[in-house]
Amino acid sequence: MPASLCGTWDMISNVNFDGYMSALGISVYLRKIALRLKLRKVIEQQGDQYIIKTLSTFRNYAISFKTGQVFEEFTKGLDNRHIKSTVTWQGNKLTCEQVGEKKNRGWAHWVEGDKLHLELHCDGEVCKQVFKKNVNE
Ligand code: YOG
Repeated sequence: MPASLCGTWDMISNVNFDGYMSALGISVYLRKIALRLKLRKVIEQQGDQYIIKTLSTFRNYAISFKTGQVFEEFTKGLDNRHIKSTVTWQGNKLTCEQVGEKKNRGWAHWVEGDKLHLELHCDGEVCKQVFKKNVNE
């Protein structure tokens, strides 16, 4: 059983977020705002049902899904695309494949020690984010 992803996690590093956002076609204006954000992840799980919230002072985003079942994702307030997403466990990584207009799009979450890791990819761009557990929330 992989370590639980559940909890409140605060971003401590963010590498190539700009490249990832460029690949998604986000404007320079929004990228500049987004680059300053300290993102928070709130992850809840009940069996194979998950909710992942991405919170910030600027915008929030949330998805809800069951592992192994394709779902319609609308990336509202992000790049505003309709995609077909599937989340599955690949070893210790909770991975999502996002099929749509953008090629090779998806993400993977995993826990290492007391850190939550997230790799976001689109086209050839890979963004790496690390979060530390917030024990107060
Ligand atoms: O998370 O897919 O945890 O959904 C990445 C934003 C910035 C708006 C955040 C708002 C991509 C302007 C979601 C940021 C850039 C930039 C706070 C990453 C798009 C627009 C919401 C993600 C997965 C995995 C769960």
